Amino acid sequence: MVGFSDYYVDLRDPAAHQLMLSRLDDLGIFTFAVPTPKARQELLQLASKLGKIYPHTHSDADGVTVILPTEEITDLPGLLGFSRHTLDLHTDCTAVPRPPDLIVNHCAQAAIEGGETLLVDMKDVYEELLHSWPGVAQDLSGPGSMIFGFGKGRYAGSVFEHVGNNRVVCRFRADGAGFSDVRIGTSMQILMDLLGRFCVKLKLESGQGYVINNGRWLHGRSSFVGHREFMRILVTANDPEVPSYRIIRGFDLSYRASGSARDGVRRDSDAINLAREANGSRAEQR
Ligand SMILES: O=C(O)CCC(=O)C(=O)O
Ligand SMILES: [Fe+2]
Repeated sequence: MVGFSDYYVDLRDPAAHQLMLSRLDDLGIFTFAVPTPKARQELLQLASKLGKIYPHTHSDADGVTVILPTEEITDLPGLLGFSRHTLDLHTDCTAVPRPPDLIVNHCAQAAIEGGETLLVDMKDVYEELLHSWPGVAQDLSGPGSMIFGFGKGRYAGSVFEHVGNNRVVCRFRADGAGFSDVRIGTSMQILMDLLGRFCVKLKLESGQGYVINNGRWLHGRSSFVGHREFMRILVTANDPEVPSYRIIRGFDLSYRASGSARDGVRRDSDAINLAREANGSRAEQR
């Protein structure tokens, strides 16, 4: 099982910036540590090196959202983060057409019990689907097969979106702000099972953090007791006008062009052809 140290980048390393970018390109994630007292400034610096800070309804003016449990009842989908409840695996900002590319999440104070970070690399999930459930991969890529958001802002999209150049961007939440078309119910169930199988748990200590590609990794956290404090900064990291902000959206499937992905698709179309043939021969019999 991979852990914090597998993805770690030492921010004091002279080559840290290069390392962060290559980790994000290859893995879509890196972990880091910043001591809590000066963390806010350092996180803002880190985020600014990667892209443009993306303001959020819940963030302060500098773009930092402080995530701690409030005493109010916050079981609304968008507010569950500010409670002690489990926060199921999700993409941030699913209801906008173009969610931020990166999430910087820093554990300012770890919970005494619980509050583990949950992560899933959707590239692995997608590859597993292509290999074993190609029809499910197709269902989950159907434009408009999911509606994200509640209240005013809504976005009709899909769990996997093919954005050209062999890249796929994921977008997911399965709470009261993510609704799937009933026709893909079985495929959603298979996806949920895979999310359980591919989920990585990290127990971040105070001062530790992670950066993920929001179009590749889902994140969440387990429930906790007592106090726990996180800081989050969202980042737009793909801007043709700023060449240094060059994180490419989502994940790459190009290396599969001659591999099992094709096999998977072939198997799927074979299945469709077989079904057609069966229907045809039945029609002939009538
Ligand atoms: O509390 C955490 O670890 C993550 C919170 C989060 O993902 C959110 O509020 O969107
Ligand atoms: Fe989140």
